[in-house]
Amino acid sequence: MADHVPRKRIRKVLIANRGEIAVRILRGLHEMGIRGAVIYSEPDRLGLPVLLADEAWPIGPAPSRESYLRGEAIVELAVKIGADAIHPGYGFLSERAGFARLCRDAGITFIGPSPEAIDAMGSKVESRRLMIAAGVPVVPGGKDPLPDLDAAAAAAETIGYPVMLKAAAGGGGKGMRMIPSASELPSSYRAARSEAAASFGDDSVYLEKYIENPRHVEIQVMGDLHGRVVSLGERECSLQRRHQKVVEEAPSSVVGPDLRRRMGEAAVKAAAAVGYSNAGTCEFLLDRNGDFYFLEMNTRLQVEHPVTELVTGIDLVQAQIRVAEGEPLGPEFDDVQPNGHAVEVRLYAEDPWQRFAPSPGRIEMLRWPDGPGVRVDAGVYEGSEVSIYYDPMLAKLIVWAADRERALNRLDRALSELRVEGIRTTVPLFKALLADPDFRSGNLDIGMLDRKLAAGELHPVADASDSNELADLPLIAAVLAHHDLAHRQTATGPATPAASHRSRWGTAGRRGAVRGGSWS
Ligand code: MV4
Repeated sequence: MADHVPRKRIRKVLIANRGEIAVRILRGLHEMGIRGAVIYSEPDRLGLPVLLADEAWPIGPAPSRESYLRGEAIVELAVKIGADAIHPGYGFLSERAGFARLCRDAGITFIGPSPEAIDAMGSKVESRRLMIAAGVPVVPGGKDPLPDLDAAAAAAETIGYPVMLKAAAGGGGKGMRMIPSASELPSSYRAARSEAAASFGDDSVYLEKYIENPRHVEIQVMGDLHGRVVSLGERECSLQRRHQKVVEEAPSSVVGPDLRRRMGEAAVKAAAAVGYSNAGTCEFLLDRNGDFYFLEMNTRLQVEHPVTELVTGIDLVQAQIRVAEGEPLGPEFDDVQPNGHAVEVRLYAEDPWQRFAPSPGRIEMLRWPDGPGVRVDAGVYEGSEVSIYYDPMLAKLIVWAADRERALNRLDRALSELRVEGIRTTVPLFKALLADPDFRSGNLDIGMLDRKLAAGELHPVADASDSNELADLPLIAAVLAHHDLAHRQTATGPATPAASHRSRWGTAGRRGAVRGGSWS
């Protein structure tokens, strides 16, 4: 095929992000022999990305607006330091078409889709219109903004209650309202419009059929600059708390080869309709009948991308770099099928038993799990300060095994190895979920976690790793035994050759005692 996509070798990338995703991108770059530069705000000056990067540049004070969201300053910096490309990660500037345009105008490769594709998918009403035209299944409903209450009432009757009111400019559930019957429409319509105006500066709303207790299943796609888009399969993301994903898996236990192919084809059609390139994700609602509906497309690399990497063997960050350079997708992207099962949990600095209250502070002690099938994508290390300025996600723990049952057992094992002290984390919630029969059986829907939390169905699980005293018992026993042995040896003979070891055991024992708080 004769096309004219310029190949532009990327030798240095500026990462316009922080935390675990900045680290993840650095790792991808370093394995390709590409230099990675990072920006950092004042509280992030000692962050893990700064420690691992080839270059680190200060970008401003803590507030994102004055640091990680300074699009023009970031593009100027990229030009100044001779970076060929910018990787935006997720959040911050990643889905701002204006930023992608600034990059383009400055001759910097934006590692992501074109500004036109970001724009097309950015407006929910506009993307819905495009998807309908392209033959992608969307939730039944009117595709046009509703000018007044009469229009809303007529539309609701046509669709049939229950219906869902959504903000045209919205996303993430803001300004969204379920309306069970006609009597509730007037108040909800008015409330939704003013909420939409306040949140998005645009009060247009539209109506859809309300899908009851669906799953949230999303398809990872990858497109190159030569017009080829492929599906890399689904992720099951139904376990959410207030629109915040908590656990993600690949594959979904309810998606078989036929549904996977059909959802993949729909996602590819959606992406192709906007001329999509690079990594992207099509979100679908999957109902009890196995019908699926396109919700929106996330035009970025997502937090949960590792579960897809583990079941496909494809490094998504490296694929992003390659396609941004103008490389066509290679044969490894032909008919990708999942192998085994991967599960990711997001570790937040929040107390799950105190209504997820933020728990900032210094990580006094940290021991990551390891061993077969365990991956940790972390943005922190022992001694890190967790500030209140940014998303409180510390790390992602991802496991892979041959099947779901084994993956969950492995996750349980890994969580038991994990120790975090100094701050509270969501680890106990995952332990509780692993003990929950509905989660274990894979019987999930988007409301399940909120329902279980509200009903108090998830309880703290008694586990050695929850209690410093219990977790330290083997260590304490070992210290005592060694101490005893050392005393006997010094009493009966020459100094033991293990003197240096003895002092380290002593240090470990004292540290354990300080942590436990019950020894002095
Ligand atoms: C829906 C829905 C049910 N029916 N639309 C929430 C965020 C936004 N992206 C779309 N959302 C939903 N739209 C209809 N017609 C239920 C949700 C929804 C949801 C969707 C995906 C993941 C989690 C969710 C949690 C609550 C509600």
